[in-house]
Amino acid sequence: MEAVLRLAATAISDWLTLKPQFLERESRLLPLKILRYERLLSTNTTAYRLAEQSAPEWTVVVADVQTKGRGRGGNKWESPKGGLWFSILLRPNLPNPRLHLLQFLAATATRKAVENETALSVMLKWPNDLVLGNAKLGGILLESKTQGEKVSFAILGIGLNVNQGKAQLPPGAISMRLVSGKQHELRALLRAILDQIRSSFDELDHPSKIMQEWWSNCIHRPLRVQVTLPEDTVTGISRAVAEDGSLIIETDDHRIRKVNEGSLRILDD
Ligand code: BT5
Repeated sequence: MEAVLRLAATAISDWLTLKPQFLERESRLLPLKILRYERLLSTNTTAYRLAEQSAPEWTVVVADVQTKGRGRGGNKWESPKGGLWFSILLRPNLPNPRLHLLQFLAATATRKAVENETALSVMLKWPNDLVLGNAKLGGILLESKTQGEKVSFAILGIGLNVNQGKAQLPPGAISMRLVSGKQHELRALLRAILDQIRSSFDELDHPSKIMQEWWSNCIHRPLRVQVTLPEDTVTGISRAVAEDGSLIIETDDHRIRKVNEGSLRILDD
């Protein structure tokens, strides 16, 4: 616990003063503890360390800048000032095979919160992207520590491009400001997203609801896509997401393929 306190003490502030009605509505969950840092390697890495040192569930780590922001499978995540980069420490009562539900729940909650706050219409792309127009607005990185089927903790990392200009974005990316023409308040966005995630948390008991809601806002529903897997490429119409989080594709020779990892590209033809 001492180590947790030491690490927490390096945060520059407890960022959010939550409105009273927000706190009243969520009495069943542990309170949020939000730690904001100016600069971290990765909020997921810091949240993971805090989790290993017994920090409580719903500890949230936010950084203005990440110098080693991470995507899936060792991908780099560009995280300059102007974006919202944060990770939530969770200790969900979920078996390992259901852990992916957190990622889909978080994507829907983030989409709704961004829409409510900014009136921008955000869509979802399998497996972990938030898109605006045809470009990548953000992504989710779910990491965990498990013992057999049991999840000790999960780190839900969310990255959103908010106020960056074109020069601060990698190819294929977009920020909220580039579309809205406005500067958005990071703190208000974070608060709205956390509020949505917490208020939809009970849905973890209803996997089909989570997956259906995700699918109804999926940008490639049902479009021709190509999914690149480590040793294979699958091309066809994306037809559905299964309860286990995999994407169901009807291939060009009318076979049904289920893919549970990979990078998806929407085909124009
Ligand atoms: C993701 O990975 O989309 C998950 C990104 C999660 C980032 C958050 S930020 C807070 C927390 N702390 C972390 O260290 N990570 C999480 P993936 O699907 O693998 O996509 C990565 C790819 O997106 C890269 O290979 C680039 O092509 C592209 N990319 C990199 N930075 C980007 C950005 N800022 N905006 C849009 N695309 C980006």
